[in-house]
Amino acid sequence: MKTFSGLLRAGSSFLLTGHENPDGDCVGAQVALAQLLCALGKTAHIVNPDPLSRRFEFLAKHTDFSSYRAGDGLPEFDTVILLDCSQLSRVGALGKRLANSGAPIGVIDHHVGGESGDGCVSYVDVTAASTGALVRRLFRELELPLTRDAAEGIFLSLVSDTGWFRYSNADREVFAMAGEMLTFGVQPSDIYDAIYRRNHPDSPSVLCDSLARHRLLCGGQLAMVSMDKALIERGLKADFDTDEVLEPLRCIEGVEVVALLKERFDGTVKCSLRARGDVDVQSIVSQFGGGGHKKAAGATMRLGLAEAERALEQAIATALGARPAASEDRPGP
Ligand SMILES: [Mn+2]
Repeated sequence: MKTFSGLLRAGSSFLLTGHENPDGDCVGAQVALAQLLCALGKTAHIVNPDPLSRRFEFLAKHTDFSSYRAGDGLPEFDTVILLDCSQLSRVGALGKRLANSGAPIGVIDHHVGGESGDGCVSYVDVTAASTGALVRRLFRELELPLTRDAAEGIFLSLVSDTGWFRYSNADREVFAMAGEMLTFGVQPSDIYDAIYRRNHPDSPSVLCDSLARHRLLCGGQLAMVSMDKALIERGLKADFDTDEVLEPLRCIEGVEVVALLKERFDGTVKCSLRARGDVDVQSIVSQFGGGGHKKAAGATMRLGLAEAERALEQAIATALGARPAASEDRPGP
């Protein structure tokens, strides 16, 4: 199997999946790919390691999503497509099941290292803003017409991974593609409302208490927040999107890196890093076995919360110190 389109043409029933806690890019790209496969006369089932977030329920009006728990049955499939990640180890119990199935695995991804993941064929471009943008390119390569539902998925993928066009990956392709999706009837304000304006009444207090725990370190260049199990539990009850904690901290003048640490119930700590400027957070988390992009990356750390904080602070301090010519015009803490 040499080409990705060859893999799509060879299979007849596809299982589409992605990483745990699938985000808007992952599920949006899955919707679009399911539409593409349907246009090719194939069957496609989306099965993720976790249920569809309430924020993305609007997609379920036109697309079926299911989630897998160990021991569950799976729909029939002869080909697996992994979206927005490249390793079955990120797909939970379902990943193990798929590895044992012997079915060929295709990868569509835009993360660093995607080419060397578990795919027998990969469609990877680390410069692409989102995985959904790659699915849009596949429609063009296969000369298939877009549908409104596919356009909705692609639009969601673009806004999810560019922070609604605020991040530096919001390039000309992103704006052109987003505009094109509107011609298929996508309504950006409806999508925004569906995702962000249905918060639980307790979500402001979880946000407030999370932000109150932030610390400025490394001379004001690092903002760090730790959510311990108790706060995580309140967040889960309120369906709180922990990414909301990142933005106000990223907006503090002088902050170059934001680190969010979440204590998990299995004793590990999940860290998410976001960078402003030229700090490469992907290389920082790679020291802890994580991955992602230069400006947004994460890792699961097998450490206690306090140890994880110290280890990260040290790694980030080193990265900040190692940058060429630390600017003198940066405001102090
Ligand atoms: Mn993505």
